[in-house]
Amino acid sequence: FGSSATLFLEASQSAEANKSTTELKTVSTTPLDKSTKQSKYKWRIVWRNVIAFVYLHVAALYGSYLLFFKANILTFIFFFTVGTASAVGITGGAHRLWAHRSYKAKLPMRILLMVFQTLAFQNHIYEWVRDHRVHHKFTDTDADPHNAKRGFFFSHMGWLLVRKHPDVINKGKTVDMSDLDADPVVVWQRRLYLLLMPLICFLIPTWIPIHFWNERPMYAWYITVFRYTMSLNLTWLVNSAAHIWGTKPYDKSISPTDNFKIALGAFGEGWHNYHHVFPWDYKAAELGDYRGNFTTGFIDFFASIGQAYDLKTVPISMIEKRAARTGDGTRVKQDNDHEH
Ligand code: ST9
Ligand code: ZN
Ligand code: ZN
Repeated sequence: FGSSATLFLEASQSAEANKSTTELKTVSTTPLDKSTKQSKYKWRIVWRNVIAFVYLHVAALYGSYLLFFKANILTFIFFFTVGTASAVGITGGAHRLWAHRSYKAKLPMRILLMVFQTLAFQNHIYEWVRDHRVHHKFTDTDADPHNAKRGFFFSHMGWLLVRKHPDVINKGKTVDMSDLDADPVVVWQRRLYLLLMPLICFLIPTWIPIHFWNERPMYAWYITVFRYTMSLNLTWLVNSAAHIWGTKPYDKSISPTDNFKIALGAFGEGWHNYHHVFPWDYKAAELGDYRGNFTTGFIDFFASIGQAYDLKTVPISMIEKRAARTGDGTRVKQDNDHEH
């Protein structure tokens, strides 16, 4: 009786916690049929987000025209500098440091990465990391926030336009987040996010070109929106394109792919088949080649000045064995591979 009472209590508590998402009305289908196994449920569109994303993309289009044909050259340089910083805040910060703990960083570097991550406005670090850890743990299932099985658009941006699938929230609760609760940089960013984000992502980057080189306020604003929207799309391509097109040198049974073009645009995060198989590697790729992996260069530089340490990698013999066992045969053999 005791345990069934506890079960009932747990069930009612979780029902309470998820009352908004139960409106999705999960309907289970024939469990034996794999193709129809995905639960069907009514999409609940979040119109606020739809309107915001439509505005962002239209304004970004205009911003790109202003950037290339009208703006001051300094605005142009500023655009790339701020864009690079925000990208590294996601790749080197939210992703490789906080989500995967693939290296450790001292306080000054963590503060810098937190500011860069705020510049990217992809939610605060805690939320970003929780969704990302859930993505790794439940890849290609309903519990994956941007489940690539639901198509390009859903995994690209559609997942931010509808309420989450109940599995994301329920199974997401099983992910350990205690390390982030223990990092004051993450805790404070989360607390102050609604103040920090508009200031760091939008207001300051719009104000600087106006104040320091007399850029027209309208130009400065639309170019800021272009910078933000472009970095969002480059990030989203890792969830969409790099889960659809490319090779699978390390595990052919999963959707993530290795894709050089995405790696170039996403600062080294396009070696996504490797990354899903060995998520603790700070390079997020087998090779430390900086051309397709700007973020690795960034972390190595900070390691050389003592700010980053305990950089984790994977022994080549382990990579080689795994590729031979589960890869699609496209892995490029290395000089120090073992002979077969
Ligand atoms: C954005 C994020 O763009 C992009 C992330 C991309 C990741 C890519 C990774 C690839 C690798 C790295 C590549 C880098 C490349 C860089 C290149 C750079 C050039 N687990 O969310 P709510 C619970 S953001 C556990 O409201 P709804 C939780 O209890 C763009 N629990 O769900 C929560 O309460 P609490 C800007 C979870 O109502 C409660 O549910 N931001 C989880 O379904 C409700 O949560 C936006 O546009 C979980 N995973 O709404 C905002 N999730 O408060 C968009 C939730 O306690 N977001 N819970 O946390 C929203 O408006 C809403 O989240 C929603 C869903 C409408 C999407
Ligand atoms: Zn990851
Ligand atoms: Zn992925």
